[in-house]
Amino acid sequence: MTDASTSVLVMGVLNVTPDSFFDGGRYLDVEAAVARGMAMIAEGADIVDVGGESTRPGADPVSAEEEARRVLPVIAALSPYVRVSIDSSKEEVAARAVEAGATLINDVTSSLWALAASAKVGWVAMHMQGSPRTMQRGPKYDDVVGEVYGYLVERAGRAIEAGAPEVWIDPGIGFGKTLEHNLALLGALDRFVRSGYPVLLGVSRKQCLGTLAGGVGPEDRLDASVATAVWAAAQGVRMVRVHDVAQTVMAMRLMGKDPKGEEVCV
Ligand code: HH2
Repeated sequence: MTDASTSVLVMGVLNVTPDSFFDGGRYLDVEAAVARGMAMIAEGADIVDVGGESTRPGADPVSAEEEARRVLPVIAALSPYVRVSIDSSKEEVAARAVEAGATLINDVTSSLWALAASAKVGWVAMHMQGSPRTMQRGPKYDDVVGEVYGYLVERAGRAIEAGAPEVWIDPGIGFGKTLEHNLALLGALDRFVRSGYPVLLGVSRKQCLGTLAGGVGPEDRLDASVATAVWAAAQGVRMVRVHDVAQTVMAMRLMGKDPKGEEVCV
């Protein structure tokens, strides 16, 4: 089996929203969402990340009640079969998601460490400059890598101090960052890895890949997404958050990094 200390988990993205930038509107119905989740399990997902509010640039916020209504039945249906994370930064939604079976809080605002500590579940600290509504209006850093790194290590430290049992860090590609900022962070993944915290990367089908590929839309960003997951895995990232589970699992398996697979090429 693959060495567990170097394997890479594949987190499948499941957005139960009308407006997510890639899968918005496809899984709004509980049945469709659960079917997609089960398909991702069959494709080899290690974790399914369920979200009920888009965080794409310019997205409108959703009430906690509506967000919970979207995600809770999907989490309850999938959690007996796979590890489920809740992609939310609302304490009420995250707490109810944990009751429904989620064991990882994926928090793009890095604010819910106390809940993760008290509920004894995992927590992802992600970096974002500003809020989704305004974050792409002229983001600025003096030293993007240093600032994002410092922020994440500080947040992760608070979570550990509070008693969180499992803490991930994520540089937050596309969250208040220009193409240059994103490229600088992707080029410095090894620095985040050396922090000692396991690193999660979410770059799947994002705008920066479309720009690099000559201005193509989300539908045409699969190759670049898988290529970037391979780069991240080679740098020591321990989890990739992706829309395309089957292709990413295959890539990790070829690298000898699928925790469920035999080494194939290395
Ligand atoms: N990206 C998105 C959402 N959640 N969580 C983490 N930890 N890291 C990410 O990079 C990340 C995330 C945005 O992608 P998606 O969920 O596909 O789109 P939307 O926000 O439009 O629902």
